[in-house]
Amino acid sequence: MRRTKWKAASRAALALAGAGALAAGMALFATAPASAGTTLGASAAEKGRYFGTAVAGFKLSDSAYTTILNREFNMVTAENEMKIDATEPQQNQFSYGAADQIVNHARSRGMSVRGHTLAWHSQQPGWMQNMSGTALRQAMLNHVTQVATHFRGQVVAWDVVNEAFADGSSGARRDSNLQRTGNDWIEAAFRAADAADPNAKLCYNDYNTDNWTHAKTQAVYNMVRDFKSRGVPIDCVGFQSHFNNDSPYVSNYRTTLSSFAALGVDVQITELDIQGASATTYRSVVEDCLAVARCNGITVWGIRDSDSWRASQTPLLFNSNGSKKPAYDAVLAALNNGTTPPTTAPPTTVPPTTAPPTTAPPTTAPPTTAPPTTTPPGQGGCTATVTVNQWTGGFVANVRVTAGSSALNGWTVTIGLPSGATVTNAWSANRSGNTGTTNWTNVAYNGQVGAGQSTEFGFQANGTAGSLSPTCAAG
Ligand code: G2I
Repeated sequence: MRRTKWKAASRAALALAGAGALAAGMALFATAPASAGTTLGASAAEKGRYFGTAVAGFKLSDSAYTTILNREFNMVTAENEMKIDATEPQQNQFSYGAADQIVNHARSRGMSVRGHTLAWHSQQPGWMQNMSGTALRQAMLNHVTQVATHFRGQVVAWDVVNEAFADGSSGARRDSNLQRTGNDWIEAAFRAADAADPNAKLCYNDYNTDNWTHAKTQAVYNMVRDFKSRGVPIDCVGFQSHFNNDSPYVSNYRTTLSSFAALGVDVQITELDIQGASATTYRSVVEDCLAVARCNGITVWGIRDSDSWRASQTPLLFNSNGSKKPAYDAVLAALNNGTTPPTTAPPTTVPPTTAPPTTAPPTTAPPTTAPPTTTPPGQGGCTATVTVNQWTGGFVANVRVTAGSSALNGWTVTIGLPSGATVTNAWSANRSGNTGTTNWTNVAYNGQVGAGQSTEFGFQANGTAGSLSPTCAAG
């Protein structure tokens, strides 16, 4: 049952960001320059992937923070707000305010959400820390059920179980109160999550599992293989990838990702940060993900260095003042060149490396009240504007879709291309037609746009754009 639904969800939700368009455009794309994306999210989407970040809810009032968040990322993980201590501070009293704020911020701007995390030995509320045995097992399963139910339909993937294996050479499970309820606690958590949210991707997530030769990596691998062989509903494995001098990036990382993927699960890089933020290492991580078809996307664990849990290691893509670091440029370049390097000369004018200045997304938090229900979704219409970057023989078009006076639940943009213009590549939208009249519809993650809010997609084409006049229709 789950498998069928999940396959649909995987295509619609987490295959993400124009994967269909990517597949459709792949043959043509191989002969075209690949320099289209100008933000991490758009460039990852062009490769059928996402680029996300951890978000701390209390920072959503910091406009410097939200400016970068809204511009660059298309996936969000709550850094702490969905953890057990945050969502069930007293037993059976659930608290979702902080998490809901993050989810609303993300989804109203067309970003998707990863849920983190349902069952974990750490950040347990006091009442849970003091429990054991059957009572703890039942409390854990109730927590998984309640929280996964609350966010059903709003998160595309859950870290169902986090960090359940021991460090070092033992390959054993980590000792914890949850582990002491019985070795089957992990699969029990997955089954409960599956029952509560059959469409979310269900992931096991851990750190120090990046090096293929490490005992911990092999132990998790063996668990996933066992789960797959017995039909335990696991869909994905998250590699936190907190790289530092004690736990460095190693070149067999790609082998790790591909080996897990070969078990029949998706793999995701879920908490990436790199001590010192070596541009070369960041580039390697992105290239490794792009080289593995089932690597869905990458999440960095914070935006600016000052946002990092390891701020003194300056491990992220933006300086504390919000400016892009060399690692940012390396990641963007890796996403843009990806697995399909250009075989023809690149355009003489490269696309801007910053977002188009015309209509910056709003930096204020979304309204805390629901949009009025008197105007049904879509009835306020939508508009589309286009920014063209033309070079001799080709162009990139970035199209901004803006909802009218009510939220959009899906959109279609129609663009008439002049004779001689042929689309070779597209991202963040599904396409029909690549010459003449072309129609573009939302992908799963950017169909819901709040009233007055915007989302973007883009395409690359041979020929001359002339003046394009896109039209937009809701639904
Ligand atoms: O430790 C890094 C990450 C390892 N993998 C799982 C992640 O969930 C984990 O994230 C970190 C957060 O980045 C920190 O922000 O998890 C820490 C707790 O295990 C978080 O730290 C906590 C502090 O311990 C609390 O004192 C503080 O109240 O952050 C809380 C909110 O700022």
